[in-house]
Amino acid sequence: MNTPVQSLHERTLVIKDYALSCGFSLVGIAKAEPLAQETEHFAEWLRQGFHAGMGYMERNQEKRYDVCAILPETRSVVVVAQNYYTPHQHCTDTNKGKISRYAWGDDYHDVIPEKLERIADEIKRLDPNAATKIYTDTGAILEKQWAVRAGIGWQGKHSNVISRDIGSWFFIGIILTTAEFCYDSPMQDFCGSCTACLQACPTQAIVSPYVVDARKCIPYWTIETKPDVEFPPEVAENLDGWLFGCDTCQDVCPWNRFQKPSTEDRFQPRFEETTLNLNVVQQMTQEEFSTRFRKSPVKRSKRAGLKRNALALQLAHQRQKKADSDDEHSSF
Ligand code: B12
Ligand code: SF4
Ligand code: SF4
Repeated sequence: MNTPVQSLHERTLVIKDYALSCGFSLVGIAKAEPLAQETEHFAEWLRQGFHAGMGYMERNQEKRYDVCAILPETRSVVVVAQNYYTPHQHCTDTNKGKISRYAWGDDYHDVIPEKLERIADEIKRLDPNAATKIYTDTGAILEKQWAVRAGIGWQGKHSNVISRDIGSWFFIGIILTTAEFCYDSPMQDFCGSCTACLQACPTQAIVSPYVVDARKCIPYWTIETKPDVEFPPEVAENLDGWLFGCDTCQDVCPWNRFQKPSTEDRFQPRFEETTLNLNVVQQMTQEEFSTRFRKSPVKRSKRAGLKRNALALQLAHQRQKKADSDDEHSSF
C-alpha cells in the first residue's frame, strides 16, 4: 500500500524525482506569494500597448498578481521545464518558409497536461487533502516569472527563460497546490553584457533588455492574429523567412549552443520538415491542412492564416529580388 510521506524534505524529493521520471528536464518549487514587482512591470507593459491585439492579457490581473485568486490557499507553485530541442536545423531555400522550433512536432498543449496531471495525482497521494490546478500556457499566470522564482532559470533579455543546463528551448508547465514543500531560490541572471538577441531581432521587437513589444514580434503576427489581418510594412519587410513563429532571438543566444536533445519523441519534426514550401502552402486544401496539422501548434494560424503568412513571404522575396536586380543594373 502507498503510505503518505511525512517529512517535508522527503516529500519534496519524492515529487521532484517523480516529475523527472515523467520526462521533464527540470523541476523547481516556489512559495506562492504575490508577484508584486513582476505585476508592476506587467502593468507598465500593458500601459505601453505592448500586448498588441491580445485583449485577454488585460483581464484577470488579480490572478497574475496572486495565484490564490485562482486556487484559494495555494502554498506552492511547482514548475517544470519540458525540453523540446531536437537536433535539426532550418534549410535556407527561399521558396520555403521557416516553422518555429516549438511547432515542429506535436502541440505541447496536448503533450504536457497529461504529464502534469500525473504529478498532481502524486501530490495528492503524498498529501490526500491537497488541491491542485495545472497550467501550460492555458491561463492568467505569469509562467516565466514563476519559473524564475522556482529556480528553473533566469529571464533572458529576449524575455524567455534560460536554464544553464538546457538553454531556452523548453516549455513551462505549472502546478498550483495547497500542499507545502521545501522551496527553491530564484535563479540569478547570466546574460551579463551580452546583447546578441537585441541586435539579431529582425523587427527590433526587443525594445529594451527584457521587454518585448508584441506589436513588432513576428510570432504575434504569424500565429496570434486573425487570417484577415494584414502585417504592418515594417514587419512584412523583415520576416526573415519566418512562416510560423520566430526563433531568431533564441538561435543567437550563446546559452543555446550546447542544447541536449529532448527525450520526448512527440517533438520530433513531422515528416522531418522544419520548413514548408510556400507554393505547397498556397495550394493546400482544407482537408490537407487539417490532416497535416492535426494536433500540431500550426493549426492555430488556420489554413487562411498560414496562406497569408506564405504570401507575405513570397512578396518579400519578390521585393528583395527586384531590389537586388536594380542594384546590379545601377552598378553598370
Ligand atoms: C503572450 C505570450 C506571447 C506573446 C508576447 C511575448 C512576451 N514576451 O510576452 C507572443 C505571441 C509575442 C509570444 C511569442 C513567443 N512565445 Co509566448 N507566451 C505568451 C504567454 C501566453 C504570456 C506571456 C506574458 O505574460 N507576457 C507578458 C509580458 C509582460 O511578460 P514578459 O515578457 O515576461 O515581461 C516581463 C519583463 O518585461 C519583465 N521586466 C521588465 N523590465 C525588466 C527588467 C529586468 C531586469 C527583468 C529581469 C525583467 C523585466 O517584466 C515583465 C512582466 O513581469 C506565455 C504563457 C504564460 N501564461 O505565461 C507564453 C510563453 C511565454 N511563450 C513561450 C514561447 C515558447 C514563445 C515563443 C518562443 C514562440 C515562438 N518561437 O514563436 C515566442 C518568443 C517571443 C519572445 N521573444 O518573447 C513560452 C516561453 C518558454 C520559456 N522558455 O521562457 C511560454 C512561457 C509558454 C509556455 N508555457 O511554455 N508569446
Ligand atoms: S521572436 Fe523574433 S521577432 Fe520576436 S523578439 Fe525574438 S527575434 Fe524578435
Ligand atoms: S542572447 Fe545574450 S542577452 Fe539575449 S538572452 Fe541570450 S545571453 Fe541574454
